[in-house]
Amino acid sequence: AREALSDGAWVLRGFALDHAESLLQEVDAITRAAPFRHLVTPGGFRMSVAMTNCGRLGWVSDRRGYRYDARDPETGHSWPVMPESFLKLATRAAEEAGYQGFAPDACLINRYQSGSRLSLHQDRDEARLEAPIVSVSLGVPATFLWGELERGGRSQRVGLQHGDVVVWGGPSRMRFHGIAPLKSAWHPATGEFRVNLTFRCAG
Ligand code: MD3
Ligand code: FE
Repeated sequence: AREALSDGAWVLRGFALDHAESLLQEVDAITRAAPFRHLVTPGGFRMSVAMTNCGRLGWVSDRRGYRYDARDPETGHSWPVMPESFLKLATRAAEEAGYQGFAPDACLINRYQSGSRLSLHQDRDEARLEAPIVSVSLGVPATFLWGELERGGRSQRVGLQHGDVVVWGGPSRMRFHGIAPLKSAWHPATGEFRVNLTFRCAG
């Protein structure tokens, strides 16, 4: 069952529930090769969300800017391969929301702890803005902030729980969005953390 969030954006409640344990095992394996780290923004601030990536391209930030890179700047190695199970889930979710043939080349893995937040922003570093984005929420619940196409517009608050999947595309692709400061909580699958997988066509 899909729930419309706005034009082209859909929430699939519990879509990943049956796969949560195995997705998190894959995340553990990925972070053994490419550990979570707190990136620095071009303005010099340390991000409160810890990040890593899998897939051909990974999103990175440093004093020089934001970009996608085929290599992990910490190790100089390629990012870990995107597990087949990640790709399958993301493609099925996109299909459920009406986007056929979604084949992401990048999966950003975000880890939130109590107080971590992502302020309102647009995702504009991808080469293919016509492709949707698929996100999978795991662990501690969060409040997603859903803004407009221009900065400073109103924003709605949407609760995202363990196993929820959201597909964002079409006219909603360039909306401002963010995550409110995570409330301190504990989830049996992730402990004190929220883990979010974001699948994108970046290259
Ligand atoms: C809506 N991450 O990493 S995922 C991000 O939960 C990011 O970690 C949030 O925003 C998180 O950039 C939200 C969902 C998401 C990603 C991209 C979008 C929502 C989006 C692009 C356009 C509209
Ligand atoms: Fe984003």
